[in-house]
Amino acid sequence: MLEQLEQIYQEAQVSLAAAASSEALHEWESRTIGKKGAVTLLLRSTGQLPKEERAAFGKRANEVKELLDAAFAERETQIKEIELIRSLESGQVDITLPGRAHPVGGLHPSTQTLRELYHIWADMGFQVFRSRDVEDDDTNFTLLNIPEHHPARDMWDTFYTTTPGVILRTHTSPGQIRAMRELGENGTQPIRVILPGMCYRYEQITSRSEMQFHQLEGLVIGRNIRMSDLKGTITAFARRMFGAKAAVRFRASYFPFTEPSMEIDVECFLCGGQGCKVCKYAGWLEISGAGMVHPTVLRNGGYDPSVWSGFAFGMGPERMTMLKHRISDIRYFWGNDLRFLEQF
Ligand code: FA5
Repeated sequence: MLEQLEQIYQEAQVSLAAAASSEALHEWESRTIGKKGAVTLLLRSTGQLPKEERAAFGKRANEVKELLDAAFAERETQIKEIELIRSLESGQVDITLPGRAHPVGGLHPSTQTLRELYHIWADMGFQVFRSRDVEDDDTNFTLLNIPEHHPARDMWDTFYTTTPGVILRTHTSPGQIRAMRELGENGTQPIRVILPGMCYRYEQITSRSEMQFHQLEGLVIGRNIRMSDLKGTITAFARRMFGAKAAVRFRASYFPFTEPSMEIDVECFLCGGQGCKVCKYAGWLEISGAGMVHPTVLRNGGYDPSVWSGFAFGMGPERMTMLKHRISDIRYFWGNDLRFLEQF
């Protein structure tokens, strides 16, 4: 049997070198090292040999099998190359055809705006403070100077959970309390942070209002922080975001957690204040709510309002993106329609 094995080995080497196509190669494989190939069958019949010959034969047969396996793999690579060259030469593959583009994902337009905002605020020394999406009623309202049954609660229609007192935050302002308590070291340290995140409101969805949207809150606490600091900071921001000549206007408004409170408009950068469809012919576009932090809120955050003061603002990244790209309907943002998303 050993002789037979050596003979098969010799012949297999010669016929492998002669195999010149994939078909011939696979025919060789099944004839030699395949399940019913000559080498495999010989290996299986080792048991028929006298006991003392089995070990030597088995060793050699395994060696031959390994050598032929390796030779087969090498020949297969050679033949694949030869066949590719042949098919290129015969013109079956047009190598001048452009390659197939692989689709690549992109950043969501809201993410792009948020990153632009982070960049601008970081340049002005603001750090990101991450607050929570699931809030308690106290932090979302009461500690922000909106006691239970206060009519101002109607400004924010709320999603309640089945756990009493646990809600989805309706705005990023509760993060003000958390930032003051976590970073303020019992009202002894100044703060300069932005608080980006998702907000949820049990609201009628319209082309301008979603029930889930981002806000970017800003909070500055220090000694001698004044309204002029708020105005200067927001104006510097608007010029970075909307162009060096952007004019900014501060309109008196009301929020329970700021006093005085205001809404901030930029001159419509599409029509230069002349009036157009986007600004509804007002010449101005609203970008943010803002104000000086209310003394009660400062106290709830651990600060003494006779020593410390601060300002806060809350802007809507989706509304800004809509203005920038003239998007007519906020529902496109979460519709997951690639025809929309691929435009950014
Ligand atoms: C507030 O939520 C205040 N917390 C903002 C604030 C912070 C004022 C700090 C003073 C100091 P308002 O409800 O106006 O305010 O929302 C702020 C911004 O969030 C809006 O200007 C708008 O851009 C965005 N926004 C509000 N509701 C929606 C909505 N349903 N869909 C999309 N964006 C919204």
